[in-house]
Amino acid sequence: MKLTQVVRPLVLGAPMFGVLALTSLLAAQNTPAYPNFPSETPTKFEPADSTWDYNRREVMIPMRDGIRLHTVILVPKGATHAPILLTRTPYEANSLTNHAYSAHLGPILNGYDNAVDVIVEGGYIRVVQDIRGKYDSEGDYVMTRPLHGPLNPTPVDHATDTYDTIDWLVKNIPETNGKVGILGISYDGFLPLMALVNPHPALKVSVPMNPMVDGWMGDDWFHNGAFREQNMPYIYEQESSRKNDFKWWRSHYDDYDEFIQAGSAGELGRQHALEQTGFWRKIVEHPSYDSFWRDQAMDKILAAQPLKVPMMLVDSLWDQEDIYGAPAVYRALKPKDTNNDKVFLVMGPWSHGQEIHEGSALGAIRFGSDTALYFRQHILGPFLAQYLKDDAPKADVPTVSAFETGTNTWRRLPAWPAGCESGCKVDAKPLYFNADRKLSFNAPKGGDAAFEEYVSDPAKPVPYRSRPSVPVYFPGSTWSQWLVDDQREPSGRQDVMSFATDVLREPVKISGQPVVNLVASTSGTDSDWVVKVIDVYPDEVAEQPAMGGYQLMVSADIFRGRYRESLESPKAITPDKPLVYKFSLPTANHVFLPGHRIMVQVQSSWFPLYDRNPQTFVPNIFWAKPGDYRKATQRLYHAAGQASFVELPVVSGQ
Ligand code: PG9
Repeated sequence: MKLTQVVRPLVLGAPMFGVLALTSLLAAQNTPAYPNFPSETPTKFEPADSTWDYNRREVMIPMRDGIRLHTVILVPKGATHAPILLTRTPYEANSLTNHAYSAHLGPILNGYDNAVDVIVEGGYIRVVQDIRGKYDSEGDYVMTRPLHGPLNPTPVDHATDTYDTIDWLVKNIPETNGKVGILGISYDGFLPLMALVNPHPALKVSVPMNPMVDGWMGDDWFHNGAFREQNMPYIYEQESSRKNDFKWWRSHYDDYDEFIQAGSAGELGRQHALEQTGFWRKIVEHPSYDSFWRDQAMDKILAAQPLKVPMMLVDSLWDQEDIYGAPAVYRALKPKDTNNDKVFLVMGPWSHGQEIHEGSALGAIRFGSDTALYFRQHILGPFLAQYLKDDAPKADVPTVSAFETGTNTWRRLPAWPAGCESGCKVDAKPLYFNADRKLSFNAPKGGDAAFEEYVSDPAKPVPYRSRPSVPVYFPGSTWSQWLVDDQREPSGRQDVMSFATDVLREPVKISGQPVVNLVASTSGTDSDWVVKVIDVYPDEVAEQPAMGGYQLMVSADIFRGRYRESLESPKAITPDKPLVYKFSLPTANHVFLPGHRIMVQVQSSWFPLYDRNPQTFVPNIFWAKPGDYRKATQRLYHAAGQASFVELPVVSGQ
């Protein structure tokens, strides 16, 4: 019986519903409803590209273990002997190379992670690859996959994948001169560091910009042991599926409420079933600086490798995500660069990745010129050309190019920290807390009040920026500006202690990392200490009135007190005992101008960017219970013999 014979009586109006359903299904599957009416959509559409200024090729490049990585290759038409600029990414090669529907390379590249002007004007072949396990690549995903070894039992890692990719590219792109550079920002900046481990001989230069280097010390996951809770949605979306299909859900508009209702970060993760993802399980199991973190820190890994490939580390002075990484790699590698020709550093007045966008201001802070354009035109462009183009001259790029904030000047420096081109020095000078909430280069005297105190209440943590605190990459979020937010608001809180100098009569220039030496006690058994070095503008600023009295953070960080004696083995704090907390703040290159004041603010929470310290010692703060969160009285000492201070890297002799 043919299917059509079964259908006919039903059409005539004597339906038996079970038969109807079955027969229509079979008909739909086996017989075209309209046999002579084919689909208008081709099986595979091939866009016409004869008028485009580039060729787009999409290939699957095989790695040594047989896994294939999806790679987009954009070749400027007419290119011959062109160098290759490679970016490897977990953020989708297709979307990074499809920013516009355009016949021109510039518009399609215009977005995150492309220094478009440098790439297009330089005539480079642009290659963007999905890393293993993400988007259209095959294989397993592991967050910032560690090198083969104790943390990665497989024979493949980002070093081998980069090697295999470069090997394929130089053998399969006829238009290339065989020279490859790798560059990228953040996660895509961590990957150019990985490329330096057993590098392919065709890799001629690496530019890690705002790289993620050490996830515990001061980049994306923790800062000195305090967990960056607002990054949980990132882990959720990045790890829950290959193509980031699952979106973090919320129940409050304000993350302050969202995170406080959950209690601990562990509980918030549990509410989202985040333990299904491997990286979350690892984070929760490794809250301290143990070998899991130490052995994947890129500064430590690269310090043990020979220096073969020239690199330019790019650091943003107000990097809200990876402020630790680039200077840490410079510190670790520069001593090995005995010919002074492999390790270069750039520091700009930028947020995370701003160097590829507009750079004349960050939030309310103006820099007097487009500093990002300057970087691309005068530093990045010539540097890449020198190593990648067959006939390019040596670039006139100093070892360190550092923008000096305050005076708004680029400095060409022989080293970091150096202070100036020649003839000056940088000395660590203690800036002491004094009675009456004064700051001074003079130590406190005997007989003055011994301390200031405040109460830190985990039920009302200090917001890290004005509420509502929207998720970091929420539409309209100004997350990238938060490190330059005016600190006036917190300075008025009872649980934020501010110390300030008199109005400066001379400029004070700092280059390097301030070091905190807090002598402090808590009535609890654990505590966080947030220390912020601030430039207080004059009461009135004629050329920009809204800057009158502005409190600009130039260097600030958090330290989790339980790690006072050891970063690996946390210990309860003895209540009410003045103890020393010593830690470094992020790199600054700033001049406090005459008429300004220097301020230091201390507080015990920075919420909800960082999870709350319960202020009661518990084995693992991810699993602190509601009853563990208790108020504590915090004292900051400024007595002779118990002096709190911040050591500033002060430049003299200019
Ligand atoms: N800061 C982001 C990140 C880097 C590495 C790991 C996780 C997140 C980024 O912008 O890529």
